[in-house]
Amino acid sequence: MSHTYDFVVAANRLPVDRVTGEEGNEGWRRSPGGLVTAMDAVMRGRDGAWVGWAGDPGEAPAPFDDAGMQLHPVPLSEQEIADYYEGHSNDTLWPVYHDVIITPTFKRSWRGAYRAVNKRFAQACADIAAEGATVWVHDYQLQLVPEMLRELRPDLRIGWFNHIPFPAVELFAQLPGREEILEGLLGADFLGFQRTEDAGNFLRAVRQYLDLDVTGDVVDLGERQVRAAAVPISIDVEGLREIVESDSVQARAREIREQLGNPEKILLGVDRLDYTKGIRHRLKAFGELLADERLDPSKHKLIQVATPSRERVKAYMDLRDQIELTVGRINGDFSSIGATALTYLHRSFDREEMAAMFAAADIMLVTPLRDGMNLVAKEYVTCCADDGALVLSEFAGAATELSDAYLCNPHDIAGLKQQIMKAVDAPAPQRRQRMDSMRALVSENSVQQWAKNYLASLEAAPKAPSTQAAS
Ligand code: GDG
Repeated sequence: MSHTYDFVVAANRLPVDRVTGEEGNEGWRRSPGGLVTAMDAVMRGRDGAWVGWAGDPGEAPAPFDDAGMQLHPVPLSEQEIADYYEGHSNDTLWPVYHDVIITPTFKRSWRGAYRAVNKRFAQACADIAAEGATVWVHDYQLQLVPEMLRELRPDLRIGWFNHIPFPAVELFAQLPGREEILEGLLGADFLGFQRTEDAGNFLRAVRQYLDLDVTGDVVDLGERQVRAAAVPISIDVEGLREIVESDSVQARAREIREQLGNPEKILLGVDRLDYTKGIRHRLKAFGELLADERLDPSKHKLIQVATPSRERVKAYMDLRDQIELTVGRINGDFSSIGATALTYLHRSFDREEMAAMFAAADIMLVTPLRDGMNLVAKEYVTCCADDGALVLSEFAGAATELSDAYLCNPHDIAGLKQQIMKAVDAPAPQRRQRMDSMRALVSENSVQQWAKNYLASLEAAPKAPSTQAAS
């Protein structure tokens, strides 16, 4: 029998990207990110493996070891990438779970592909999990896996974590196959969400559509129970601090300020180019503040990083056009020769450059219309100067913890402008005090701590009868 593992992570993507070296030799590069760092810490000292898609269509590479992490690729065909990933995951579930900011597309063929791919992931986990192992399933792409996996392997301890919001029942109601999703999730022992409100939305949907008994945060299925609660995710605080405190990153932060012409204030936005992130609303507010002459283009500079994302999905192509039109208008109206009001960067940067931007920025604008957590807010708090200021949307999960930010409702452009100006004009001691308390909060809740908290909740969740009988 092939090797089995005590701890298995299942996520849509493996934490690596395929790279081709200068001599044409192929290899893998670890993709940066908090989740990978957290799982790395959890897997160290445990017999662990990660199940996920390797990023290319067609046949999957054989399982391989990447810096001590066992990776088990799951294949996806071109058609499945279009239907399961770009279709059902990103053009149906994503908009429904983000307050229907854009109209979701519902296609029956996409649902079929979603089901088939979830089945493949469940089978891949079942094949490599040791007797009584823990399997941690991630995110909205794999909501049917818990039930499918339990059917194959009732001995396993199964957890699922939702990185994005869980919608209010009135919006979840639109989803064809809503019962199937709820039943899929209830295959887990413990369901983790970013906020208590998200867990509450899930529990209300269960009560309404499956007519099951819910007591507190526990769903009673008769033969077993499922708990749903908040375990808010965080960042690798120590790792990021190490990067930002390095001489080279601090020097680069000073250089960025100089390159912008030593402005009074640098404002910064960093987002995947996604309609949930409120980039258009933010640019509108910035443009109006320049037009109102409350901000001065020679003294106040905005850098907006918009990392390319889901570029084959129509809504993302349209959004890019709208944003770039707005950027062009703002710069056309307010820039002068050699001095651009708004620096727009549509590409990705390495972690050092990102940290330098966070360190250089006086005011960070995080204004999503809906966001599960938003890690950028926590990264800024970790990297910025002691008197940095964070303008944060109430609709980001991060607002629950970072309540000392300048909170805003991004739909209310007048209110958003007011909060931006409040951050710009705030006396340094006020900014320092707010940043101090937010920084303390983030540093006490690293992503490593999050993983520990999650796994403790999964471990403590009521045991399935088969496990109870064995103990
Ligand atoms: C989902 C949920 C939840 C961005 N551009 C570059 C870059 N980034 C990094 C950021 C940050 C991450 O990507 C983005 O995380 P967010 O949390 O902001 O947003 P999503 O991608 O939508 O993530 C979200 C998260 O899952 C975790 O549960 O918080 O709510 O939607 O770390 O810094 N990193 C680098 N170059 C870039 O150009 N190196």
